[in-house]
Amino acid sequence: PLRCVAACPMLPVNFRLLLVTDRSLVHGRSLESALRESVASGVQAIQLRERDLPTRELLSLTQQIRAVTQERAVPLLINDRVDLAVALDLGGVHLRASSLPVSAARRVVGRHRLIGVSAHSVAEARQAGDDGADYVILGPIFETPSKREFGDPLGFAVLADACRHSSVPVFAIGGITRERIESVRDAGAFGVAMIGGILGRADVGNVTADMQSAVRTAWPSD
Ligand code: TZP
Repeated sequence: PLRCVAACPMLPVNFRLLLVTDRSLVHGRSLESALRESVASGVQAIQLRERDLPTRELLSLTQQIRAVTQERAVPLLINDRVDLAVALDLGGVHLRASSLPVSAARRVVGRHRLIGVSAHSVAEARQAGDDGADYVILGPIFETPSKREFGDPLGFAVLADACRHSSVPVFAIGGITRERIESVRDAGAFGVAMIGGILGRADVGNVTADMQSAVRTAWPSD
């Protein structure tokens, strides 16, 4: 496990490689099986982002995934669902613009769970830190196949600016590949978040191990 790398007394963000899920990208098997492989190969944290599922189905899927992450003490966060984060005793919740604001979510999840926030600009990244989020995911930094849904790429300059102005760790998302990890670190990113770079691949285990080793090289002092 990584040591505390973020400013305390907030709950430390002790991961650099965050896998965000999209089960529609997983082919020929279940999301659970793909995540089991990724966890076994060293993924450091998972954000469950299966926004189309009705509550009961999401509950049941989250329980299955929690069993997988618990085995290796990998933090599991859930997109938007503050209620499920508490009901299933997850590691945290990831908020989007339409979610509860950070202050309200904090009252529900407490200080012992992480709150992440999606940001798409320098101003949003700064605001999230000011609001009391534990970390920010900023993107899309690069072109991504899911481009239309997520907007135009922000690029390095915005990433660097957001990292300078945010008081909390910033994860880069959107088109992140192994080759791009060092450059986003150089721009000031605390870590990387990705979907397709891992879940869109048949060899989820190998590609996770590869990303994990790139992350270790990029942040050797962890
Ligand atoms: N937010 C901004 S881009 C994005 C999200 C959730 C998707 C990133 O997906 P990928 O496949 O890692 O480029």
